[in-house]
Amino acid sequence: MNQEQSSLVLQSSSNFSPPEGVKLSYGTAGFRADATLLKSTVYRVGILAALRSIQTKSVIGLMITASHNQVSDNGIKIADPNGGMLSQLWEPFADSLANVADPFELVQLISDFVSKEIIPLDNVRSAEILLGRDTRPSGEYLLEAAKQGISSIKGAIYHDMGILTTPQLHWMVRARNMGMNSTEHDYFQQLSQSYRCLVELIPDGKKASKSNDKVVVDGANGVGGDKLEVLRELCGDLSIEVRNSSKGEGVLNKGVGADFVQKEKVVPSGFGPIDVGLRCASFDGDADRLVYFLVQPDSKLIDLVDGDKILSLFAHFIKEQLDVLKDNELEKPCDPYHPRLGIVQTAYANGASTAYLKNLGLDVVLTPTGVKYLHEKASEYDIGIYFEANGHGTILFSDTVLSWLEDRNSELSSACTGSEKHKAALRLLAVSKLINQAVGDALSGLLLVEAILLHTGWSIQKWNELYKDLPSRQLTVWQFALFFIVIKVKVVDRTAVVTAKAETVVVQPAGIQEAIDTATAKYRHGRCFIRPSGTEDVIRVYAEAATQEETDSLANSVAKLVDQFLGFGSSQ
Ligand code: G16
Repeated sequence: MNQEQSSLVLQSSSNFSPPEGVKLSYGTAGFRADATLLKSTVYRVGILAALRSIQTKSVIGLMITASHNQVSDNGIKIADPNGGMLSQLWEPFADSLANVADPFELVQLISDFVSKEIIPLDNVRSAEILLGRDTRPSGEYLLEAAKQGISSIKGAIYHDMGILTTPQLHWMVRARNMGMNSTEHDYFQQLSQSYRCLVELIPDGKKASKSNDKVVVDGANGVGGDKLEVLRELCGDLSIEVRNSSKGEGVLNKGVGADFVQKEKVVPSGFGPIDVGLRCASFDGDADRLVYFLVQPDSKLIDLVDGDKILSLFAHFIKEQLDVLKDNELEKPCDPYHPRLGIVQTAYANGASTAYLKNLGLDVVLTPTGVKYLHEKASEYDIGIYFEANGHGTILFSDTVLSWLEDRNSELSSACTGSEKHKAALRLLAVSKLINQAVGDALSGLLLVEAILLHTGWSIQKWNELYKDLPSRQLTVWQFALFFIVIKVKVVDRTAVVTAKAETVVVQPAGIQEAIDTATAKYRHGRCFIRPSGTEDVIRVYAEAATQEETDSLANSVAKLVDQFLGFGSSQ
């Protein structure tokens, strides 16, 4: 790193000293903490983004958001050139960069990294960063810090894209790097056109059988509801009622949003008796998570239709289209290509959903929590569908399957336009454009759910009962627990918990896994695991069992164990 560049960093970093006595780490989805602690981290991530852009000769994205966390938190997510999360190979550098205190050491750290990665800092033509933020008030000054970080690398420029959902920014980065139209307008156009295309392809008989009843959407008092209002205008007769947009009085993620709804299983603020029986959905604070729910007759509790159910609906639909497309051997025996459809879940996935998916004949694999792991795994398939139970997920299409679909489309459009086969190819192509290929996206996920429900003629009640009927094998849901809970436990140091086998087993501290196993064995269909959160300073305890009472009891007894092994001793 030359003298001029070193001086630039030294000078600008003097305004951004890291907070004393705080260690920040790159977690499940970037850095996240109380917003008052983050100025220097965001500034330094600005530097990192500029270096990444130079190294990859591509546009990089920075999103200022703490997603589902409380409004006083904030964070920063990094979008790599393909629109996905930052390469895991760069995470250790991100960690060191965020925590080095001395400005000269900071310069040395950057200089060493630049040499090791052979980043041509002396010959920068351009490095380009797209910036976005959610609706948190702290976003404004943190964005300024990011700008300063980027500007401290010579030749690096940024474009402030304003208030966006996280998936919009990831989509824009991917589109820019693929040479496609990449504005917010283009995003809305692509989603709405693909949605309308799917609706046009609904078989005529089915079109008439289901009225287009409305979906009521909880926007978590954040950006997602606002963007959905724009999208709604472009989607023809899709009836959407948005509540809890950022324009109301409510506080971001407080008593609302996908995380609240999924974890607490109670109605979000703004919903009540008038919603009983309606199809309702919730986004999280930056609209990268989507769950559906039904308000129970008592108008307080909900029936949750979570990420597992969305995944199952998508898998059912995609498989149905692929089955239609499969060549009838008499008709054309020689197409050797059969797209591999794969499913990726985490340990949070309910056993009944996994059984349902396997029963469809699909390959199901588990990864640790975090989109970065699921996305990577899903991209190994021709069509990879991934979802976390919390509502974070998408469908990935490989280049190979996309060109196969294009070929099938051209063949079929000349041989048998309008046939079911031709429509199946067109539907899959439309899904590949509708569903965000960069990251899980509540807006595009919602449109796909709505299109599939119209296509199948299913109500949300019927969709919710998807696992109740597992054909062809001796499986019933009663062999799986349908009740689950996730609770948080505060501990002295959450990094003391080390897990293995996709987070299903704790290897440290010694002895805790045995204690968890003993506790779990007392419950019918009991299953339980613990893991350190990568977005909040807590240990998460997941439990499932045969009834809600048993589930709660199992979770509480394991929470006590966590406290005994790692906590402040409050349960002793
Ligand atoms: C982020 C990640 C998700 C993860 C969630 C919770 O979501 O993108 O993959 O499931 O955090 O992670 P943890 O349990 O480690 O706190 P979001 O929507 O908060 O960005």
